[in-house]
Amino acid sequence: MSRGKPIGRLFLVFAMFALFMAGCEKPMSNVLDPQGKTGKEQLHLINLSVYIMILVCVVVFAIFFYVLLRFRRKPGDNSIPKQVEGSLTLEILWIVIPVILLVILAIPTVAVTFSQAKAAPKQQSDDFIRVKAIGHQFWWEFQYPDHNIRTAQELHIPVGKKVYVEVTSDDVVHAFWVPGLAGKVDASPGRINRVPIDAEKPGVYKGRCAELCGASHALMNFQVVAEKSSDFDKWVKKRQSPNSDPQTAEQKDGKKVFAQNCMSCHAIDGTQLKMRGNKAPNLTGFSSRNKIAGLLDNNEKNLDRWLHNPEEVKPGTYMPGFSHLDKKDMTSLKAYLQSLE
Ligand code: HEC
Ligand SMILES: [Cu+2]
Repeated sequence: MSRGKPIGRLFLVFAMFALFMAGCEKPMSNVLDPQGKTGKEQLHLINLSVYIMILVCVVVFAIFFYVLLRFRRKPGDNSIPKQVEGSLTLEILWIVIPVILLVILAIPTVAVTFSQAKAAPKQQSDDFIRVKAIGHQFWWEFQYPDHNIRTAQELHIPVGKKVYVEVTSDDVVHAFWVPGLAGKVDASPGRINRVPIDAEKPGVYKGRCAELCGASHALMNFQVVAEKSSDFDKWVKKRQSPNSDPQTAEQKDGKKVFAQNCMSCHAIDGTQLKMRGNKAPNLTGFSSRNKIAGLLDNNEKNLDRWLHNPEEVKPGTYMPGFSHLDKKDMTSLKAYLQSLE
């Protein structure tokens, strides 16, 4: 293969990079095309600072090139130009102009930052919901204090309503990031940071951990499922009174296997047995989740893979592997998990 000219090669690299970036995320997860009010406000701030920077660059370069051409050395002219040292007017100008620009930038930035960090009103209302997002190595827990729901990996929200998210962490510093809806928010242990999110359209928005937090940081994904208010209400009802009791004999066996091996970490609501482990994702309604561990499509093959060797899927996870379970126990365990709607 012939090697193109350097410029051609450089162009190729940029073209490939652009293609690569374009293929990265579905439109719903584009920072530059936010699908909610919070993201839009933040994008306006970014745009404002970019416009100011462009203005500064244009003016500075215009003056630069003008001076370059206007005052260049002419043929035959060997005289030394007038030497100037210190100019009060200039000094004032290049202090005052940046200060004005910074003030123009600062006013909306401070206003938006503080208004977005506001806590939810004390009084419950139909206009908003409250959610607590808790980062764990390497999964996300979501609590709905007003609905009394605890879930994981999938944050369900009603379209068009403001969702006040309180972000915190149970271990190290993580960051809560839903690129299609709003900017990053640090999840620090012992501290609550706030961000309101809202989605204009139903859909699934990708979520990420945006702060290096350990071996599987890059795999600490979650999803925001935005649905119509009526669908959201249905989901809430189902989560509030789930029926997690097994129907078939196989599922009954599976529940026993679960109680023996998994209950110390995991909770499943809606069974007579109180399965209330709180060190791992609450598995109530597990079969209706889109993903396993926020990563793998939720099907039997992947569930098998996860239960046998979670370490292979998420290095450093606290979930132990269960390849030692005998085949029958494993089959009934999976049957039970898949019956949880
Ligand atoms: C020592 C604690 C512990 C035990 C015991 C344990 N798990 Fe887990 N499990 C975890 C943790 C932690 C995660 C979160 C992993 C992640 O996504 O990073 C997890 C994740 C899962 C998930 C994915 C959850 C989701 O929301 O997608 C499933 C399914 C699961 N475990 C099933 C089981 C089953 C079945 C057992 C018993 C055979 C079991 N676990 C035993 C800690 C445990
Ligand atoms: Cu993290």
